[in-house]
Amino acid sequence: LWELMAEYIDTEKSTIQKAIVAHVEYTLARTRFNFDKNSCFKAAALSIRDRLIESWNDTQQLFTAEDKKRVYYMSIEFLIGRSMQNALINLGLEDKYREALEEVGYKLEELYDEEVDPGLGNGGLGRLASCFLDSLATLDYPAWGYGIRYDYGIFRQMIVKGYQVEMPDYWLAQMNPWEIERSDVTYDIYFGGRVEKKWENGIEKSNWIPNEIVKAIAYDNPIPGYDTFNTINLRLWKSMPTNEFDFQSFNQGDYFKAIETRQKAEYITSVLYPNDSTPSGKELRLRQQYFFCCATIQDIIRRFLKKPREWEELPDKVAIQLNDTHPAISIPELLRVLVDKYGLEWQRAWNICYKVFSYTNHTVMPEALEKWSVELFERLLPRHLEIIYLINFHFMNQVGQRYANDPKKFDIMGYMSLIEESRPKAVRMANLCIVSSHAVNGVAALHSNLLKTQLFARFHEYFPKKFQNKTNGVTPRRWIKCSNKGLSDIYTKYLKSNNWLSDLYETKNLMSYIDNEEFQEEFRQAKLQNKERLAKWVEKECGIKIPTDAMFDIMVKRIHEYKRQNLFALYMIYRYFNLKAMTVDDRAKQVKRVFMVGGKAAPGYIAAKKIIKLINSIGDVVNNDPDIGDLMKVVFLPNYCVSSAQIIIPAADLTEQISTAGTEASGTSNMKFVMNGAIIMGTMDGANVEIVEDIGIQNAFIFGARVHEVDRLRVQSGAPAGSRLQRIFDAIKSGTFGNPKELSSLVESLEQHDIYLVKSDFYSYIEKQEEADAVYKNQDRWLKMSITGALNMGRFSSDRTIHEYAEDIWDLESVEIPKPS
Ligand code: 26M
Repeated sequence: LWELMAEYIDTEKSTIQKAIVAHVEYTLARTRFNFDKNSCFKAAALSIRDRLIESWNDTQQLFTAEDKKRVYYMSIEFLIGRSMQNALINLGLEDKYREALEEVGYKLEELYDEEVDPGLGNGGLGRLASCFLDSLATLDYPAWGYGIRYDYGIFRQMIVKGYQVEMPDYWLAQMNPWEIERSDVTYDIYFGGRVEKKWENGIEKSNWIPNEIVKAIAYDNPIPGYDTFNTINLRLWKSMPTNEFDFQSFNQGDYFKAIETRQKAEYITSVLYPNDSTPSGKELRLRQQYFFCCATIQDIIRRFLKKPREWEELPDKVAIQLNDTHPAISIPELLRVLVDKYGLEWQRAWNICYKVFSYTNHTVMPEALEKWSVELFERLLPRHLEIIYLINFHFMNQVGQRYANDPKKFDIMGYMSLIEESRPKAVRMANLCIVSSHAVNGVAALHSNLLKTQLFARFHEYFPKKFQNKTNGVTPRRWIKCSNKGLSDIYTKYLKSNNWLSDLYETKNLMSYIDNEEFQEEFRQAKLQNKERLAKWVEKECGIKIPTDAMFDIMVKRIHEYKRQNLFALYMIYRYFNLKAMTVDDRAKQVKRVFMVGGKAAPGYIAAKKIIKLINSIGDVVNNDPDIGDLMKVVFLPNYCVSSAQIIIPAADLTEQISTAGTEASGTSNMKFVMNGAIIMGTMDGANVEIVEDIGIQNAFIFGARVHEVDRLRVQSGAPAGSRLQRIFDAIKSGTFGNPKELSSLVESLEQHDIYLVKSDFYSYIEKQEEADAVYKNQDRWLKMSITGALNMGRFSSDRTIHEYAEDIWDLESVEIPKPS
């Protein structure tokens, strides 16, 4: 029987075709007469899933047999993006599938576009989690991802009359061909109620008596590695009602109340919170977090206990990485399970617990740090609040001893406490994570240093060895191979192998071709084709024709004041006014530019929404001005998401990475852009610093205040704008670009507070922009800068990042899955 299976799964074209047709007929229950493109996509996806299940099973069996330590990457977001092309590339089957499908009458590339783009994340943090899974699988690490299977992902953004309009993203409307529902993997999750105390053998025992139960059910998503049989698992939890509860309500005769309770349970995993700056503080969000943590910890413990073991072995078998503080309740949950359920003594449980956890911070913005009101915590998770107080009691004792003779002792304790003594009192989730983890890391060198010297300075003084840096990376499989065929073909041709996909440092060897005209020409052509692809997309999505011989100057990321899309907008206006003031002859000598901005604003973030409106208003004026023509276009790219990023990023000539120094923890689109041959227009912030370190600062356009200058400049940030900038402010305020009633507040906040130093960076910014024009006029020089950047990005593969996590934080060994013969 097993041999028959091997035949079913070989890589012959006819085997592929048979598998697809079988799925059309038996899974989708269709015939050749209603076999349309979408059913072809589904059948093909299901046939790929069959292969993934094979390798997934082998992988999991071997993980269990080898019994090596595993890492669990816990993230409340995974911005997965589409899976089909990525899976085919990682399996090495893209060409085979293309051929097989051609004969069935479908183009593979068209099927890719049939797939929904699962947007189970907001932005950088969620996408990083997905890049990490790709690298974990590729590097053969025993790893699992854990997250939430939201019914509604990040909203779909529409632009109506220049305004952002949010539409629900019900991505499951069509079947999801990749997931495997595990109706046998379910756990009960409790909420609310009270804690009962009783004494047993002189020890006080706590028993949580909850008053709500919901069920968590697992959905598994196979994640294939590149060029390996290793296939890891992303387990996403969905909430469901349990039957136990209905009896109570039913017995009380309240049928409708029983239904209501069930619906409330289902509601927990309904929707992703579309915020990525200021925590909402909403009860449902806390429910989501605990639901996800509780199910995950039960699952991990169950796996650990499959063999008889000592609890002290837990840190030798389990590492849990917390992607920001969103999964932090796992910490008191693990302690609760160890102490209340398995009867471990507190100190013993604690010694095990902190060795298991490690925590990644993604922001230095104080307002973005999560806090939960003590009152809410107590109502929803009374036992967890007790445990947090207990952790804090022991910690405060130690801090008190350490600073016993310090006159600032109580200030220090107040600062480090897990509880903020505010009104209302609040639990500080970052403090909980730092105290309870054996490692804390930032996501770029600059950011990690700020954690040590500013945000968590007291903690760094107290736990100097805990703090580390792990500079982010992105997967070259999705961000070069899937999205940039032209560049990938060049790499494979000149390196005479595909090895660069597993070792991105290899591309550096192509620097010997930098003056080779044939190589240069191929590189230029690849970029041009990517620009043509994007131009088509823009025409279809926005109805705007853009010239492909213009410089494509692109900024795509969540809309935030600290990222300074407004600075970019001010430059567009500046450039437009300059062009207008020129003679026709002078205009003809200027570099043509297409400015493109994409990104979602959190629905409640008013200023961010106004920035979107401003950019659209600038586009309305500029794009319709007959004096300007093709010299300048301004386009807002709607609904920026992973699949549109794969079209947008490879087409950029210039990429805007212009956050105020010290505000962007790392950035990851900067890496994707440079890998694809764009040149950075940017500040010395986040990973930009390390990128220019590797590619050479002369190969980027770097401007603006450095991080050590920022504090001083903020003091003077009320200063006047300077005449050229003031003229732009006045134009916005007088209604040249959109309704001043709506948009002048954007200008006023710059005139008055300007906390992100837009005014003070403006002139150095326009100077660099002029330099970019000058270089662009020398296409030869531009191309060499672009190539040099692309070829020197080896360090920014997430493979490098994951290798460092495995070595320095997780103490993880790889397990190679033998390929079936
Ligand atoms: C918090 C509470 C309630 C609802 C949502 C949130 C929340 C969700 C996402 C808060 C922050 C979130 O993400 C922050 C984020 O994406 N940070 C980015 O992380 C990237 C990966 O490390 C970095 O490259 C970016 O610089 C950083 O901004």
